[in-house]
Amino acid sequence: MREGFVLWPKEAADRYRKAGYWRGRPLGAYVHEWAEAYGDAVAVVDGDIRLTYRELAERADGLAVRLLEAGLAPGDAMLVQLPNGWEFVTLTLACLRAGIAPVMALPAHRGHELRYLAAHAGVTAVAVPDRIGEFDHQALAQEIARATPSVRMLLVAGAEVQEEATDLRSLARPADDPAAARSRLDRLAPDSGDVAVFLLSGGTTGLPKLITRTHDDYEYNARRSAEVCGFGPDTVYLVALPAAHNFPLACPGILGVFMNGGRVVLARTPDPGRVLPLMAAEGVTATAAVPAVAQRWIDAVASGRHPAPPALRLLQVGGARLAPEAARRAEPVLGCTLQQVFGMAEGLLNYTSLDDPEDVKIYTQGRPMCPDDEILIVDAAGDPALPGEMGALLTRGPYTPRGYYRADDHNARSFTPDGWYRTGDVVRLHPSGNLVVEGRDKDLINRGGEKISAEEVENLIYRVPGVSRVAAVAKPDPDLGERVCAFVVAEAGHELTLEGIRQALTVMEVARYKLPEHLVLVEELPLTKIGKIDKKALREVVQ
Ligand code: OOB
Repeated sequence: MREGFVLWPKEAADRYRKAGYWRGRPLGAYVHEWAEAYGDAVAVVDGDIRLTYRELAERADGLAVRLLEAGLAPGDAMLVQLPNGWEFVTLTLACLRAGIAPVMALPAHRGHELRYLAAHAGVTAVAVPDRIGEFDHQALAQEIARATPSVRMLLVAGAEVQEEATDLRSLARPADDPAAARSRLDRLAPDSGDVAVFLLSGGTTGLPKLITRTHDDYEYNARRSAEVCGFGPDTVYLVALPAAHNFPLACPGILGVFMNGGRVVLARTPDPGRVLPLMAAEGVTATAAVPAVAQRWIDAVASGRHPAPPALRLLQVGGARLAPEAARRAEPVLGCTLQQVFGMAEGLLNYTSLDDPEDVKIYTQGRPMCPDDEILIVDAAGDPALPGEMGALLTRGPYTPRGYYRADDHNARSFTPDGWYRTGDVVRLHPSGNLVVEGRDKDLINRGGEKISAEEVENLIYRVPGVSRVAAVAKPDPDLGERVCAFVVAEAGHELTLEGIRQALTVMEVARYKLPEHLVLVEELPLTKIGKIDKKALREVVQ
């Protein structure tokens, strides 16, 4: 077992196994089960490329075996930063087969994030595209591979694979002897209690935390989600959000589709001009969006620029607060059922049900999907809030891990001694029994579903010459919900500008979505009675 990986206590694990949530089989074992059940059905559509379940399983095995032959080993971790495409899907399944845990980085991440993730997870391999648009991912990955002693392999997907790198596409073909590959991988199968994937936390600290999701818990995560969402062999699911995010990956997402013999359609961007015609052409029946994306789709259809996607039955919206006005328009405009999803990479998933009354679908963010999800809503003193009152949400359950990876100090703050995860969300129980997300008590900025740690941005801005004091807060925004606003006290004699700070952070290779979009220069920062920066007062300034 990996060190730094926090297990569930034995009592809880036994209970989850007994209740049937944990099935004791690694996720990779299911890949062939799906292939046997749905063999010739199309599993993946990526542009002109269509892979059947059988082809996908054979490619995943071929890739898994070649990774092992190249020197990777079960128990390794791999930094995966790929756009939505068949390579991402195949590599993820190959990793699951080989017991290599992918670290699910987002395409938007840059050197600042990737270097840290590679070192923290001790990855032995890095997988990137050659480039996306102007950005040369291969060059950056090569630098990271050189600077990270544990890295032994660089995989590149694209037409321009350089000499030092390995061509991911050419490795992702069936093995010469598929049956032999399969039995070899079956023999090496990882323990179902081991880490299947590392997800990234939204993060409230200086650096993102890694979330260990086991084969047992992640399989349940996707299986139960698919049940709640009514996925079946007729489901055609569009991946429009970054596939490495928990929501499109397993809520029910890609894994939930595969478990039921449906079809995954991959889109590179969520732009309505691309996605709406694709939905029509492929007969997409279900998809997941963050509110900012859903809003754009609704606007594009309502304005008559695009017809409503003809086969769409289910639109899942989550990741950030969905305004009731937008929620109200979703069903009539798009002609489908709206489902609100309040989820987190740390585990707990809440879904509105497909047949909830309209006002419940519009005003609530759903209820925990598992009967054994434990929910606690507490007041400022840590005591249970009165029914219907707002409070901080704590949770435990069969798919909510008990700690972040290699993060003892942080775990002591984020988890109670008896294992409750402090979500940082402020919620209230609706009379329907569903939760309503009212706000949060964690210090992050939710930019259209992309979570940005205020502390991380502040630490970066502190490194900009001329900055004396800084505080980052969320500024409300009509399109994205929130954007990063930096309050800065400049050192005497320094002229600071928003553009200058953004440039400095770009030079530090910070993901673009984290760059401040507003700057307020102040003489001093307001302090609370105990001498901490008064962020509440700052937020009021930018309301
Ligand atoms: C999803 O996961 P993460 O890990 O990117 O972010 C989790 C946080 C939650 O703690 C909450 O603060 C916020 O995102 N959030 C919502 C929300 N859904 C998530 N806030 C208000 N309303 C909602 N519906 O964002 C995620 C993971 C799986 C499925 C869906 C979303």
